[in-house]
Amino acid sequence: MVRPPNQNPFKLVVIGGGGVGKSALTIQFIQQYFVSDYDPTIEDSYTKQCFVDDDICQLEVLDTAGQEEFSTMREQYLRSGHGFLIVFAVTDKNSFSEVERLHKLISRVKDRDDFPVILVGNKADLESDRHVQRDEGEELARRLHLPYVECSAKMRMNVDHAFHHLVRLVRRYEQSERQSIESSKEVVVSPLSPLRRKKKNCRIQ
Ligand SMILES: Nc1nc2c(ncn2[C@@H]2O[C@H](COP(=O)(O)OP(=O)(O)OP(=O)(O)O)[C@@H](O)[C@H]2O)c(=O)[nH]1
Ligand SMILES: [Mg+2]
Repeated sequence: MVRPPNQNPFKLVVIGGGGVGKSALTIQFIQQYFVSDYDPTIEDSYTKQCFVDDDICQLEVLDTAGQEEFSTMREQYLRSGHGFLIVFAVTDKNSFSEVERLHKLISRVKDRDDFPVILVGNKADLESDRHVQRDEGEELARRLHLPYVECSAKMRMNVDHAFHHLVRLVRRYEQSERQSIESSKEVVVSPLSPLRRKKKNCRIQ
């Protein structure tokens, strides 16, 4: 699915385990404040217009449920998303163990493993409670061929950077999709060209 350029919004989907800070990151990005209470999400959608590399873009950010009992809409948003942030908390080893399964789900639904996805290690301000080291995050990201960003929704650290980086990946991905569609058209057209030339030659004679 290729989004027409400068039209429809970029649909960015935030997924990950329960309580890792998906809502806190999303709200910090969209509304610039930190939510300190924990209120498990069912599903929330936000829109924002912003500049990424001097180009304006319309974003639709979907904040999803981490808790399994609320995750009924998963198939739907996996299908419609243009890019994904897979979030875990550096304080929560279980949320880190979830990452690979979520990445596989995206690859399965999109039927390809180079879809725009970013791995986010959140709660990086809680250094003394850290249970996932930075190099473990980097290692997993390398293995899955994903960029890795450590964030703190609380300190507003790297929050814009993560979302903007994902927009860049979506743009790059869509550009290469458009190019491969264009070149496949050329392949279809080229066998006809000699025929066309022949006909034209006939008429001239
Ligand atoms: N110290 C710190 N706390 C955070 C950070 N991000 C989120 N939290 C806290 O962690 C708790 C859970 O955050 P949420 O954003 O609600 O987590 P979630 O991933 O949306 O959870 P679900 O909606 O259940 O999937 C809240 O109390 C947040 O204030 C962070 O970067 N640093
Ligand atoms: Mg939430």
